[in-house]
Amino acid sequence: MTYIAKPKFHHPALPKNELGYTHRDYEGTISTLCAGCGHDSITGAIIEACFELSIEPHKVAKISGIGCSSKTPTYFLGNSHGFNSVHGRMPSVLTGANLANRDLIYLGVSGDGDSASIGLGQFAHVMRRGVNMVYIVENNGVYGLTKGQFSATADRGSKSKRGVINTDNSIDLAAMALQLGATFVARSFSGDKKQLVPIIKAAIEHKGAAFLDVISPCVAFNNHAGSTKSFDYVREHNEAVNRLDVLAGRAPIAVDYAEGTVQLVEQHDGTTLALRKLGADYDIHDRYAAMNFLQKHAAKGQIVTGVLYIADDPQDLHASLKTVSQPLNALSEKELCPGSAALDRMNASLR
Ligand SMILES: Cc1ncc(C[n+]2csc(CCOP(=O)(O)OP(=O)(O)O)c2C)c(N)n1
Ligand code: SF4
Ligand SMILES: [Mg+2]
Repeated sequence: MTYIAKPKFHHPALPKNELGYTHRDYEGTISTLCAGCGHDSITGAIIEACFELSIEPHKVAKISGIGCSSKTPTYFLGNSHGFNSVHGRMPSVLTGANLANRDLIYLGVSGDGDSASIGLGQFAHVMRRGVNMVYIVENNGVYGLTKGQFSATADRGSKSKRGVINTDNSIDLAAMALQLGATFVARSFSGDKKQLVPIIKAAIEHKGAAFLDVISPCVAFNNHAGSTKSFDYVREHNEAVNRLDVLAGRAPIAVDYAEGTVQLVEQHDGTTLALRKLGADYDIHDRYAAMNFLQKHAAKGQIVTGVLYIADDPQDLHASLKTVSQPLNALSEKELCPGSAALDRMNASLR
């Protein structure tokens, strides 16, 4: 694949994180997407989130499918592991990699075509299995790479650039993720970095299946009047349920929000999420209420954003399968081959 390399030099005074890395250490090659594409803003938000969390780049594996969205891992985390798979097959490749090496952070990057059309089956199974990952759909309602056909997330009644009205019902991937058992579900907008960066940070910290549906306008094919995925439409119909801060582990929690408007959520790794509630009485631990809330607002043409659901007790696939605690490549020959006596016992148990 051809790409445009970035010059290596940078300003000596660039801010550094706890590891001594600058933003440049989390970047990839120069993007070849259309100028103004929402996907590039999501790339920027991922870089910012990883920089702020001081993540070691070699501890991340980026896996994607096919599409403009699935090209984006080339443009961030150039020092991380990456695998650009087949259209709609990112979830199975990610699941396999995760089972082989549980010590990496898995970033699955996909598009609405990649996940809601050809990859819908794979999307469903990776969610219901609870694979520990951050699954990001860069959702523009079209197949951008193949010139703007409606995707399965395009709303019924929305208009294509050529004036065709979509007569099919749409798939809401966040609602599906809730139904399928994802333990962290959020929706955001590529044009709202203030909301998106903390959501990505919280999803990375979450130990379970985290799903992020990020509305990401396609400026070439789906940014006109009549589209429900354009910058203007999303800005006008955005209904944020909360604003999020991610607070580091043992730091004292000093929150400057008015009493009653903040909800503190402890995560398993010791981080705390501080959610400033905007929607009255919205409870992020109530899966069924979240599903109801999404559907009610979708019927009114509103796009609900923010953290929609976090499970109290996330359990990932490794816990369900009771796998060994180390990555498979760290196991010794003795552990991999328990000997003929153990094999005889296993065979006897199956007779
Ligand atoms: C098996 C297969 N079928 C069809 C295609 C053609 N194709 C490439 S990308 C794409 C859709 C991409 O849409 P989406 O995932 O929404 O990504 P976007 O480009 O909009 O970011 C299609 C149909 C393909 N590459 N492989
Ligand atoms: S075609 Fe659309 S999705 Fe693809 S790079 Fe251009 S603006 Fe982005
Ligand atoms: Mg798309």
